[in-house]
Amino acid sequence: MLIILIGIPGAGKGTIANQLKEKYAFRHISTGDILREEVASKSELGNKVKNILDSGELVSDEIMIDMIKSRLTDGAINCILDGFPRTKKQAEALDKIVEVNNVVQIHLTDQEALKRLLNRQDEQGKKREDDKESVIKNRINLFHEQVAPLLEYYRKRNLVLEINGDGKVSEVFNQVVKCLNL
Ligand code: B4P
Repeated sequence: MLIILIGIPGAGKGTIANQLKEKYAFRHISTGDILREEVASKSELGNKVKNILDSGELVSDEIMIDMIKSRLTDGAINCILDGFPRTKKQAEALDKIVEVNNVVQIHLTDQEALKRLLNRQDEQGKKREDDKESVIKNRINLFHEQVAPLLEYYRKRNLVLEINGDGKVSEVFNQVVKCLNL
């Protein structure tokens, strides 16, 4: 089973993916995490995308498609894609690699997402470079401009399962489990 999680920044994609990984041993592929690791290790790719990430813009489709291709060489058995695809071009490329059958859209208002991301910090209490108010707003706007049309692409094929992301993590998780019949 391949699960694609889509939602505005802060909707809780990473949080839900981690729970699915823990409870059902899914493989979790987060393009945001992979990019941040590249930046932290100062790799060639990391240096190339650092400014893009810090400004909240999207990394190019070419880079992202190559990244996913190289991670799905064995197919996508019990795999969660968190943060990919983000554009129609990425979705079209994914269709050529695997069969897409479960797209979960986590709904959250812009205001609630902004509030969550302004409060987000890692275990060491450190904030992400892209969790500054102006950058968050840019990321949310980009979602409405670029990611929302991608949902149409999947809706036409009746693949989108919609859940409400505004609730306790356990409540959101239970909705995901139910809609996917896990
Ligand atoms: P991502 O890493 O995908 O980050 P995100 O959208 O900010 O976070 P997510 O929705 O996973 O929220 P989370 O669970 O953390 O992207 C970062 C950047 O990478 C992008 O801006 C872009 O530049 C680049 N990128 C990645 N993929 C790309 C692609 N395919 N193409 C181009 N560029 C790409 O939750 C947020 C906060 O809310 C957390 O603090 C969490 O604890 C809290 N939270 C979660 N659920 C909650 C709940 N139910 N109640 C209360 N709080 C909750």
